[in-house]
Amino acid sequence: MKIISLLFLFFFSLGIHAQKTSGTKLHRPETSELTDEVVYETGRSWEAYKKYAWGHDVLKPLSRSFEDWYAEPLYISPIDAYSTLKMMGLETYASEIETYVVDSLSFDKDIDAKVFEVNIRILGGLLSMYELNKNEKVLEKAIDFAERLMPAFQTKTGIPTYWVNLKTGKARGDTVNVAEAGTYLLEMGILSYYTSNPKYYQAAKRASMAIYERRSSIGLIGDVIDVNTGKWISEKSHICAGVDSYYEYLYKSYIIFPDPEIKAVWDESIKGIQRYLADDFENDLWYARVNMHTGEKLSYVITLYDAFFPALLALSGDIDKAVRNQESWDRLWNLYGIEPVAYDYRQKIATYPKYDLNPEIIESSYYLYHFTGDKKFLEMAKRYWKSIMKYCRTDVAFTMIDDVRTMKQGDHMATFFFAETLKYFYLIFSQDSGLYSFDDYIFTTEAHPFKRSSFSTDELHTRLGIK
Ligand code: DMJ
Repeated sequence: MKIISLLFLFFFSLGIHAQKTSGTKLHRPETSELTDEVVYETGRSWEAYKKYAWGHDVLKPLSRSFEDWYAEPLYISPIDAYSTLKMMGLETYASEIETYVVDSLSFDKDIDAKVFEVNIRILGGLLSMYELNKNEKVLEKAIDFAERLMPAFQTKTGIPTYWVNLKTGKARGDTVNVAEAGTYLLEMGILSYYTSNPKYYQAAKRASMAIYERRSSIGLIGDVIDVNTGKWISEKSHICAGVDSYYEYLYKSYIIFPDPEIKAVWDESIKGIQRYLADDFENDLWYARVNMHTGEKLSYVITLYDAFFPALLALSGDIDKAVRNQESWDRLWNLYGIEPVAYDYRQKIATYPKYDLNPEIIESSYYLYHFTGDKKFLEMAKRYWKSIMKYCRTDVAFTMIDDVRTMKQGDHMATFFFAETLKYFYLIFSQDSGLYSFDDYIFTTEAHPFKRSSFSTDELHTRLGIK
């Protein structure tokens, strides 16, 4: 049995090696051992997806089976995984996905898809696939998919509905959170650029502006809104899950499409966040939930998704707060050995103890290692990798943790594990090799990479309709 396993490992490693060298277009210098380990583990997990879940949305690593988000599969894992496999030089895997997308994938399905979730995964994934391989047929798929999302934006406010039927275009779901309302500027802006058709960016911008225009007199927004009346359904203001990527897209989209109106929204928004949400508590810097009209603190429950914020603070130039916030996240990670989805930092209890293989804390350590050069951020990422290897690794891939207090494994490998978590580990561990230069890229909220130089400043205004 042992000999068989060793033989398998030997031939599997040969397979990975062949993947990295056959048909590789990207320059791939020598990397550190940890980088190789990440590539190996990605290849191993990808083989498991192909073996047990090919054609479906998600791999269930414990039962070695699969699940789909809807009645029919949308091929979400492969589309989300493509840019990571490609960046790692796993060319054969990447081209298998490209071939499937071009030859066999159809979005003409009678299913109601969640507009936000499929925008960041499917549209973002297809656009980065095009960015990386310049296959016009992939762009056609991206346009086809975006066109199927567009009816969702036909509301009184311009904020998209929660669902849209991919076949009929019938939109439904009047109540959305702010992330679902305003995380479109990057994907839609990039599509406008590629097609020279401003309508996508303009729809995304109208939705984000509709949120901002409904801010309170102290400059804060709520977190849940009615897409037709524009009335706030929930008036809690925060940067946590359900709002997070709205802020992320204001700043990141401004970096590649210098739209002054969007920059003004970011500048005003971050002032309110720092003034009312920032909470110095004991040694930590956290961002609390407050009433949007009064600024009164309402809750000290944070979610692991909020760990995207140090990255955003660092990118926007506030290194001090980024470092302090990241150090707080790091202490929380160390408390359990892996971070829980939700945690009350004043009561010091995990209010939702699961871990879904999320990337944010790793993403922020990558940004901070780049901006500060301080090795402690690299060491953080090494610790996170070690924990994930220890607690989430299975015989075939990686899986979620049902409860970080007991480390009991659940049976689910989220699509963003391929798109984001593995990619950010790879990027931080290979950072010193200069393989990918941080400053050359912008990453969507699902970590799909786009070269900043792909967007010519001379062209942007016309193609996106920026005044
Ligand atoms: C990802 O799907 C995206 O980053 C999204 O914006 C929120 N977080 C998840 C992963 O945790």
